[in-house]
Amino acid sequence: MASVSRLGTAALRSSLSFSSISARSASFNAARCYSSAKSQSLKERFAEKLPEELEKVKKLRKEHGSKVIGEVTLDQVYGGARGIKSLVWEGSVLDSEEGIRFRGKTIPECQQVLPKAPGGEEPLPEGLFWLLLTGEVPTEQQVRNLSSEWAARSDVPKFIEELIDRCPSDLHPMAQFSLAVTALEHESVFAKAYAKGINKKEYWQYTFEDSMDLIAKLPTIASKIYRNVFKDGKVAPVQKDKDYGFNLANQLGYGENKDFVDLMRLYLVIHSDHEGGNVSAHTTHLVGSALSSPMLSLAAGLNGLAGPLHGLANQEVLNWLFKMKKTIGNDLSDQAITDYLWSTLNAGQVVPGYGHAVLRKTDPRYVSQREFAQRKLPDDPMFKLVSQVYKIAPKVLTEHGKTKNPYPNVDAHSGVLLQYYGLTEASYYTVLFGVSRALGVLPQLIIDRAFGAPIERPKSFSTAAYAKLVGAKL
Ligand code: AMX
Repeated sequence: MASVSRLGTAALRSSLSFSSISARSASFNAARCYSSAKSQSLKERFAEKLPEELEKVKKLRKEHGSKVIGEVTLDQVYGGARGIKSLVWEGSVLDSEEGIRFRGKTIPECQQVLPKAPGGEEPLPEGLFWLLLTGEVPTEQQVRNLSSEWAARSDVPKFIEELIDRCPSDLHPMAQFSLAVTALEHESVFAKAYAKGINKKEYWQYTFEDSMDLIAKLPTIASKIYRNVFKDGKVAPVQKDKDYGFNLANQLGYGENKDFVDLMRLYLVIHSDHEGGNVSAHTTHLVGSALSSPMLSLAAGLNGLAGPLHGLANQEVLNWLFKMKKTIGNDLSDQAITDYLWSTLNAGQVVPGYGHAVLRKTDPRYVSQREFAQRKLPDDPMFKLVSQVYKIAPKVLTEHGKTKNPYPNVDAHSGVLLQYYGLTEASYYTVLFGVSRALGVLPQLIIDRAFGAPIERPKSFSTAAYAKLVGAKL
């Protein structure tokens, strides 16, 4: 229903009385200009589908709201809430055997059906974002329009650049990234409109605008951090006629390499969303449930992604592989790899890039990167090392007997691909994961606001209270 969207945009405009919002009218004009293009804009499509989606939830809850959908054991409570069904996440569902499906589509299916850039081989992240938000595969034109809209919204406020410039170069890139995203709060139309007073039904529209602005600015922010810490501090401007993946690759300084550009597109697609319970997704959703802006919500999620058991594992994997190489030299024999794996485990450390809280098979995100490597860098020595670890580690981890999943996850492969193209700075890798993760968690934040999701508040008990609950004497 395009009229809903137009009404919303009008309401949005009428409430934009703050000077900092009106300063941003260029970006809204750009957004309106793309909405008026022939094909339906993302906001229009989402608004059109919304009443039907709301009706589905209403009906489901009315007819089945009181049905029991699971039970919870004490072990689950003490075990990190594994398997407890308590979140709604529309964009993706993770099957322990099959891996992730984005709106019902596997990664290979997405690679097949999502629009690609002219001459590109990998799907455009713009298409994935559209799919996650609406459940539909966009047309080529819709994806091109989204690329243009993000490019049009990409200007980063000067104070954010200065803030990044003032960071010491040994402040971890993820801390710099989170800092900059937090500071983007200054630009939040949701926060300003809320302070002024808005109808609940309009929340999603402001959340949508903030999410689009936020996503649009991330490549410049991420690249500024990279170029400051590791290069000359200079960042190329966003090319307004190019897609998101190209611009990220180019601003990092690798736009000349067509394969790296395609890798960025694939990377941004596969790291985006992994259902709602992982730390970064759950945190973004949780903080957003307090009606914190998309900027503050994403920044909170990024802080979770920065942990070594979550997104930082891609950095850990590379460092671990280099340490292994130093120890075993060129001896990639099964025995040498086995011994090194055991030395890690016997030191009481985890093998980074292996295991998963939900998955019980090789992560399809790992497989898609492996296939990329087989096509583009089959003879790379680091790829050979990663392949050899893949052959040996599942057996060793199974024998070790602790991890429920001895197979590799997404982080076991990404760093080696980036290394190959010259992006060798492992401490930066999680920032790229963070840019991608924004594409997965922000659609759900828009949906949360559109569905009127309540503030999240599960119940906690003390150990004494749990003991009482289960009839135990301590
Ligand atoms: N190496 C060694 N031990 C491992 C292991 C690994 N790769 N994965 C799990 N284990 C151990 C756990 O530490 C735990 O030991 P404990 O009983 O002494 O505490 C035991 O096996 C059982 O753990 P689990 O139920 O199989 O895993 P989990 O759900 O608790 O944790 C994960 C999942 C990913 C944190 C864990 O597998 C791990 O630490 N892997 C290495 C780090 C990593 O690759 N993280 C990235 C995950 C993907 C992502 O979020 N980006």
